[in-house]
Amino acid sequence: MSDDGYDHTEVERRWQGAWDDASVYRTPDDVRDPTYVLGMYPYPSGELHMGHVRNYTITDAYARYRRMQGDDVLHPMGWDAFGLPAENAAKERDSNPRDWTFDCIDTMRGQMEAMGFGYDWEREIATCEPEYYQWNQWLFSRFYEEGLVERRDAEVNWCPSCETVLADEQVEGDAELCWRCDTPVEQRELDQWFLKITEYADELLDDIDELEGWPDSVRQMQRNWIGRQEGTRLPFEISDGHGEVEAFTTRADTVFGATFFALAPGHEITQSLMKEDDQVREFVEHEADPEGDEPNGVPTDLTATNPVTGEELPVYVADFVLSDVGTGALMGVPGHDERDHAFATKLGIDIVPVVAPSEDDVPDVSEGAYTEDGVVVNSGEYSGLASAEARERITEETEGAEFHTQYRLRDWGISRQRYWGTPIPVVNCEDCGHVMVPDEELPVELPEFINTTGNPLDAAEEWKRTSCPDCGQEATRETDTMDTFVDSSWYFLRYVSPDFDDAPFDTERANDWMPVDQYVGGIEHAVMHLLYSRFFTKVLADMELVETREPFTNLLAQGMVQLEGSKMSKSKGNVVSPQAIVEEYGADTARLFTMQAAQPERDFDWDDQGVQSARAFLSRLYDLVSEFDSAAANGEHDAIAEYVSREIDATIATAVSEFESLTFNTALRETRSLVGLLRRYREHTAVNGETFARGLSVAVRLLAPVTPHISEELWRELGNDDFVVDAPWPTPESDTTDYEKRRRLVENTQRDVRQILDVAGIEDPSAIDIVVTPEWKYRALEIAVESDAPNVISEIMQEPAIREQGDAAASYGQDLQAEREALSLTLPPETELETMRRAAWLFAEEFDADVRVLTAEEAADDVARKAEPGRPAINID
Ligand code: ANZ
Ligand code: ZN
Repeated sequence: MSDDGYDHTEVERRWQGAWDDASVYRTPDDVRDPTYVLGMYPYPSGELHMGHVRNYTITDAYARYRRMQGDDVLHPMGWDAFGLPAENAAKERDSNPRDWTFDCIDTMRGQMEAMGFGYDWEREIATCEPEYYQWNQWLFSRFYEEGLVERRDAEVNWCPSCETVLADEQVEGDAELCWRCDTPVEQRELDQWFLKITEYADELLDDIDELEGWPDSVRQMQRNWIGRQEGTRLPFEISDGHGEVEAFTTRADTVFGATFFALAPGHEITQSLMKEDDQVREFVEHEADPEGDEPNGVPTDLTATNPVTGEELPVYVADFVLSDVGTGALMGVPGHDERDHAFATKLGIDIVPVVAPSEDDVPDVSEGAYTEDGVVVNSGEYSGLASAEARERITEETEGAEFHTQYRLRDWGISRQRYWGTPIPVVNCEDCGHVMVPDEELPVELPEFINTTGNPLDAAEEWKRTSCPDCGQEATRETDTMDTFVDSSWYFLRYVSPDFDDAPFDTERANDWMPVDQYVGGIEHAVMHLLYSRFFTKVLADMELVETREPFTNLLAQGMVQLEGSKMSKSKGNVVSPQAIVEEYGADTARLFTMQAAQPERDFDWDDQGVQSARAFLSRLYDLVSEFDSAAANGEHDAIAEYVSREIDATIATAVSEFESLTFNTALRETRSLVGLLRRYREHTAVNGETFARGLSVAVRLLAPVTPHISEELWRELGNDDFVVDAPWPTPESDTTDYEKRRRLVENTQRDVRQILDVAGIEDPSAIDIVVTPEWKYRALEIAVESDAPNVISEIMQEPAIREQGDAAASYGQDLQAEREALSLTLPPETELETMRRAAWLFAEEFDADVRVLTAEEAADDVARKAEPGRPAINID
């Protein structure tokens, strides 16, 4: 507990209660100016960690800011409540995933409330509730109707001892052992359900260009994940009656350089070779290592005929050929591809150059591949063509070859053989095959959890037994559940109408709120979650259930909270618990520290001192406001008050632009310095009550999005009787267009004074004169900035007021000419004078001297001579 005067526990509880009683965070249904602010919903693991605190403080601060700006804001929270950890925890505790999950949710909701996050809890969702997951099932049926669902073979992890499929997370270590019984896990082909996201590959890729509110890195990751490649499929005839195998290549121009042909370990020809060829079997079963750094492979007895040259190429089985990429077979061109080069070098295969920078500059490819495009050489009738042209002609002129666009993106396998997920709404009938469960029978609810080795749904005999919706005969339920990424692919739509029971969401409401204006979450979701959500949104748009084709307009990927340079994690034991911080320092301190520590995208290190300084700031602010007695504040509205007033306006203006770009750290720095200025003002003189009160009121409101509790408390202290949550965002009273220049002028002059004192070794100045520029220099600068004449001196000298300055004018004109490129217009002399007069007290305070701000005419000539626009002359005695 901090022992300053501010009792955060009491204050935070009280305002949380008051907000709750007044339902201040309830979202209106009829919206005029809708803004949807969303943080990625958490997995209810049991406790809020610092990553959550950061993520949700960002959205909360932004949502509060937009509310104060007058928008209708939707800022909901829910739970990504399905998933394996709940199943494991249930097993360990001999309870069930549902109870465990809801316990965790209750704890975390309590912790979120303690953080003061302003959610509309009436819109809370939990994906493990039948009211939610029935819509996963409903959507699955719609996707099925649209031809976007497919059932096909896929490789799964299989434990031969437990006789069960394992999720990737259940396969442990490099040795790939079953988590339960340590038996080596095998790969098996099993029928699985897929969503055909590849049908949307082109649109998903093309629309990335329009996501201007997303970080470039995320956009690039999505592009890479989709991985569109334009190329050619070339047909190779394989010996021994294996028929024709197509190979995908992006470099058909290199076909004359193909010196081998390679098959993936999973290719069907490889599979059939394994039956007779021990070496191939040994390789596939034990040696192949697709993730390894080096390419490995073995020769076979087969050859492949190059469709362009007719040459017979040796066929290898190689692990760098991926089964699910292209056709699972490739032509090897070691002269022009790095991996092929490494492979050929290792196995002693010929390497020949067929592309060159120019015809008489054929590269030496013995030590490394030449991977650029160029001119085709050693390539028969195609020799002399540019690569691009050669690719076209070779594709067009080769029998059986065709242009082909290939994607790295695969269809989305959503089948999971576990309990705690959405049951796939399918009945398996011997006669009718796979039959969708009719909408009226949804949801297919999960049965009671059975603690067993395999998939608990398989063990739920009674649940499994059902009748076929088509023919009525006995049938069994599908026991696969859906990948939990299905749940999160549309949850943002459920919030718009969480109780809607005709469809997953009310289209009208969705069109009011969607797309999400600001989405915030971890970079770990940069690919899958965001891509799946985009996919769902596009499908839903095609079904006319929502208008927008993109779900998230602006995306912020927040950085990590680290401890001593590494990510906080339970397993490393380097976590700082938010609860402990909230208890000791208060939620506002935790929020303030995380927001001011760094720009939201950046990683930052947890820092106890930073936390303490945040806390100390809040308690100073508390004192400043509590001690303010408006009746006694009878200072005049003098130049100092005017200066403070301008600074208040300047702070508002900066805060607005920083809040708009979510750079809370900068907004907070400005606000803290305003509070500092108000304290100095109070110390310096009898404050002007109106100015000071406005300063406090502004500071409290600028802080309210980040530190809502103390702001609420102080807002009342300042005599308001509404909630600061609902208070209007402050607006500047004066024109703030040139405030940056004013500030810079004051700061630069302060710096100049310090420097002079330093250089001249003056410790205790008694008087400081600050002399602003004479009018004619400013006029000369104006002419120089506006002029496009090659030499400005003569133009300047045409002005009589300047010309009459004689030598001084000529020499200043030369200076201006020399700095032509760097010139910009400063404040006019009268504004400089006004600004410096208002700021004079700061100089008096800092240097403890008499300060005069003078016009050039008022000052002694030798001092005034040095004054320039934007750079007052300084004389110190
Ligand atoms: C011949 C060739 C010559 C290729 C050359 C490249 C350069 P990148 O490399 O990312 O552009 N490929 C085709 N199927 C494959 C599979 N199943 N597994 C692994 N690699 C496969 O991707 C395109 C290239 O990947 C293709 O073009 C093919 O090698 C290889 F100088 O064909 B190329
Ligand atoms: Zn049937």
